[in-house]
Amino acid sequence: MTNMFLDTLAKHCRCQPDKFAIQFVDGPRVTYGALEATVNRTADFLLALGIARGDRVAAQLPKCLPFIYLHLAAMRIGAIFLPLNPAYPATELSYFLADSETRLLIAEGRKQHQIKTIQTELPSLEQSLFINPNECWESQVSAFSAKPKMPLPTDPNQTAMMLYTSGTTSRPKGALITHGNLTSNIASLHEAWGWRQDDVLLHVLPIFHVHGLVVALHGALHAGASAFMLPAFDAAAALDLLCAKRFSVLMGVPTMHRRLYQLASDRRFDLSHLRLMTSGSDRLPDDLFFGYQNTFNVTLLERYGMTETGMNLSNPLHGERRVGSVGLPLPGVSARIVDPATETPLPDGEVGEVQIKGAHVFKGYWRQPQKTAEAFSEDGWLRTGDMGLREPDGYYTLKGRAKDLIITGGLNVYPPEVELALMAHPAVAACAVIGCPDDEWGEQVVAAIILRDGAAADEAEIRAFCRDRLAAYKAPRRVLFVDEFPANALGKVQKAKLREALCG
Ligand code: MCA
Repeated sequence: MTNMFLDTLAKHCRCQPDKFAIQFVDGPRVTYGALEATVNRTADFLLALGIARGDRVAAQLPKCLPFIYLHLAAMRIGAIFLPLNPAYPATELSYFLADSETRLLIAEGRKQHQIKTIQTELPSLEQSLFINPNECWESQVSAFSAKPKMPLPTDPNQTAMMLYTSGTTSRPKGALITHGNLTSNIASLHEAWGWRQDDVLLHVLPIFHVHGLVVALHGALHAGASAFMLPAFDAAAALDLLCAKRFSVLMGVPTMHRRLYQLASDRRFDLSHLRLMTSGSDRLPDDLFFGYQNTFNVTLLERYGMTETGMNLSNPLHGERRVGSVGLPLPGVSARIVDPATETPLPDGEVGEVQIKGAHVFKGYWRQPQKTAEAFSEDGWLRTGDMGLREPDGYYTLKGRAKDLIITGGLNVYPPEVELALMAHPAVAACAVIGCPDDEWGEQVVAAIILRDGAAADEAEIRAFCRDRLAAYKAPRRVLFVDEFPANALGKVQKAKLREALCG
C-alpha cells in the first residue's frame, strides 16, 4: 500500500510549510505548516478531553476551518470522525448520535438548545462542545502541543470515518471507511486525474459528504495543492472566481453546473484554463455536457462513486470523455455487470447491476453484520444497487437504479424514510414518495397521499410536518392528494406507474 493519506499530508507539511493549503473566502491563508500545527494542537486537545482510538467524534458544523482541523485531528489520533449535515433536525441527529454511540459532539453554539432536548436519549454522549465557527480556532487550542503526542495510525483496516447512508428497508446505517480505503481511493484519483502540486482547487461542495470532503479536499491536500473554499455554493461568486484564472480544478454536482450554465445564459466564457472540471453524485444530463462545451469551452469529466466506496469509475483525463457515460474503472478498481437475480456476469451491452471490488471498498456497516453481508455478493463484490452496462471498449453507462432512491441536487433521499415521517401525520392513511424529473435538481421529492376518511390536511401543513422531522432537502417539494395508488396483485404500490401519472 502507498503511504497512507495522513502520512502524505504530514510529508507536505514538513516539505512545504509555507505553501498555502487552505483558504476560506475572506479568511486567512492557512499554510501547510500552520495546518500541521493546528491539527496537532487539536489532536492534543481531543486527547485531553479523553478521546481515544476508536471513539466516535461527531461534528455538526457549517463548512469552516474548525471542521477541517477537527476532522484531521480525530483521524490523526485514531478516533472515528462522523461528519453530520448541519440541516439535520433533532430527531435525525438523535438517531445518528445514539446509533454511533458518539462520545464527543462539536456543534455550533446555536444548536445548544437542540442538543439539550435530546441529551437524555444519548447516554454515550459524554461531552458536547459548542463553538462559534467564525471565531479563531487556532487561539482556542494555542495552549496545546503543536508536536504530535502519538504516531499516525498505521493499520489500514482501522476505521477513520463513519458516514451515514440511508437504505430502502432500514434506518440509516453507518458506513465504516478505513484509513486504507481513503488512501487507496485518493491514490487512484491522484493518478487518474493527474493531481499536481501547483493545482488550485475552487472548493464549492459541502464537506460533510465523501464528494466534498474526500474527493475534493483530501484530493487537494494529498497532492500538496491549494484549496480555496466557498462556505456555500454561490453560482455568481463561483463564476467570477473561475473567470479570474486562479483556479485549475473545480468539482461539482450537476445542480451546481446547471446553475453556472444558466447564469451564463447566452454569454460565452472561456474556462479552458481549468485543467479539470468534474461532475458527479448524480447523472450529468446530456444538454448540460454539450452546453458546457459551448458556453465554457470545457468538457466536463463525469465520474461515478458512492459513500461506501468513494470513486469507482471515471471518464479519462486524457482521451474521450463520453457523454452519458461514467467512464472506465479507476486504477485499482474492478467493476462488473451482473444479472441481479443470479449474480452471474453479463456480456457487454447488457444491462445489469454494477458491482465493485477494490481496496477502496468500505469494511462494513457499524454494528450491522446482517446489512453488511447483504451488501456483498458471495464472491465479495459490492452490490451498488445501480443498474448499468459495459460497452465493448470498457466504458460504463448507468441505466437507472435497482433500489428505490431519489437523487436531488446530488443528495440521496430514500423514499421509505420520507414515507415513515409522513405516516406519523394523523391525517395520512397511506403515502408513496417518488422522484419526479427536474431540470435544476435532477429529481424532486414528491409525495402522493391518501387521507384518512374525514381527515383534512393541506400541502403546506404536510411539508411543514416533514421539515420538523427531516432535513429540508428530504421534505417533499410537492404534495399531491390522491384517492388510490396503482398497485400490483400483492397490493404493492407501483411507483413507476405513479411517476407516469403524477410527474407530468
Ligand atoms: C438544498 N435544498 C435542497 C437541496 N439542497 N432540496 C433538495 N435537494 C437538495 N440537494 C433546499 C433548501 O433547503 C431550500 O429549501 C431550497 O432547497 C433552496 O435552497 P438553495 O439555497 O437554492 O439551495 P442551496 O443551499 O444552494 O443548495 C443547492 C446545492 C446543494 C448547492 C446544489 O444541495 C449541494 O451542495 N448539493 C451537493 C450535495 C453533495 O455534495 N452531494 C455529494 C454526496 P427551502 O427553500 O424550502 O428552505 S456524496 C455522493 O453522492 C457520492 C460519494 C458521489 O459520487 O459523490
